[in-house]
Order: sequence, then structure tokens, then C-alpha cells
Amino acid sequence: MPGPIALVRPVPDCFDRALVREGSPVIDTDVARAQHLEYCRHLAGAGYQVQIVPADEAHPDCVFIEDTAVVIGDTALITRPGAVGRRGEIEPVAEALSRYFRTTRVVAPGTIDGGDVLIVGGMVYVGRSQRTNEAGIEQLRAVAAEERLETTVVAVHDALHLKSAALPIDEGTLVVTRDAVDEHAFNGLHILYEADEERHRFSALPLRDGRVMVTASAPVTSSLVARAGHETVAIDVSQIQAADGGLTCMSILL
Ligand code: CIR
Repeated sequence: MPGPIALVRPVPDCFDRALVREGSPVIDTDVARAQHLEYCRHLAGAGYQVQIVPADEAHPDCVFIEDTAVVIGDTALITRPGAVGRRGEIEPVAEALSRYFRTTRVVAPGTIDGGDVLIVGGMVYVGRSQRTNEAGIEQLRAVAAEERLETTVVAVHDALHLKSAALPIDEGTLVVTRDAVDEHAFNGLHILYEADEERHRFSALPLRDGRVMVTASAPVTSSLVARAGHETVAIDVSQIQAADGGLTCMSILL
């Protein structure tokens, strides 16, 4: 496999029709596109070769490529997204990943969104959420076991996905939103808490150059990350967040 790769999907013109959990925010597609480009620029700056899977105008949420596949060791598990309308997003991502990995698929009645899968400290954590069900979790567990990894289930109470509310900033530390997920499951990991006044605004993506990309909308929480010894790079992804996305969801890092 050539150098580190970031698989991304551009913001489609129909992005203003992306799924949202609550309310009906007005989403500015042009601003979202500029924010996504800035995100890609930072990935490239950190040393990733940014590979583009074309946007799909039939799928407003296609920019959230993370939800369509989970890479565990040598295997790419192609998901079956919990939102029926997102299931048509998977094929081009499966095709791109099949160049580098053995692929296997989540099958009905299982559902998994990649945003519910967190691999940190040698453990696979999977959120049981509105999008990821027990059948999907068992299929993930089987793939993880083949890759000699254990799986721990984490109940998600107040978040779209596990990684909306539990973000790794390094191999031993998570930033967690209080009362959003069953954080007792993260036995052995060091936990920092998202500042209450920034609830659901913090997201993070550790980069291969050692820096941690963070959301500009959560400066107080980001300062905790800096205090924990990490150089942070803050980016504004307001329109991505308006569609319930964060920083992990816009790429699959290989
Ligand atoms: C959705 O509801 O599916 C999208 N609007 C947001 C998905 C965000 N994905 C992620 O954080 N992994």
C-alpha cells in the first residue's frame, strides 16, 4: 500500500438536505465545501495522500465517508448504515478500499455506522446507538476477533454516534461528553471531559504528524487537549457540525 492515505468524499451540491438529529438548521453548502477543502488541506499538510471518492448527488451525507467502512487490521468491513437513505453510499467506498484490503460486508439485519466504531489502545469499542444494532455489533465482533482484537460495547444515550461523544486524542486518552455514552466501558483509558458550555461542539482527529486537529467551536475543551501535551490545530467546520458531523467522519485514514 502506498504511503498514508486519507480517503475523502467532497461535499455534494445537495448537502443542505443532509440528515439532522434535531431541528432544521439552515446549512450553507458553499461554506461547508470550503470548510471541507480546508480539512483536506490539513490532512495533506500532515503527510496524508488525499484520495477522493467522487461525491454522489443522490446522497447528501456522502461526505461523511467514515460511516461506510471500518478498517480493522487487514480487513475493511463495509458497513450497512443505520439510516436506510445512506445505504447507497457504500459501493464506491468499497471499491476504493478493495485496492488495499480484503473486504467483507455487514449483512441484514445488521446495521453499523463507522462513526460508532472507535479503535484505541488495541481495543475495538462499538457504540450501540440509533444507527448500530446488536446484529451489526456481532458481525463487527467476529471480524475484530479474526484480527485478534477484542470488542467492547458502549451504550450511546445522547449522541448520534459513539465518536460524536468520545474522541481519542492519543492511544490512551479520550475526550468524552458527560452523560452521553456509558463511559465506564472505557476501563483503563484516561478520560478528559468536554466543557459543559461546549456540549457536542468538540471533535478531534489525531494526525500522523503528532498534532491533533480540533474543532474551532470548542476552544475551552481544546485547551485541555493542549494541556495534556498535544499540539492542536483548530479548524472551523461549523456547517459540517450543523449536519451532525465532526472531524473523524470526513475521512477514512489508512
Ligand atoms: C447523518 O445523520 O448520518 C449525518 N448527517 C451525519 C453523520 C456523521 N457521521 C459521523 O460522525 N461519523
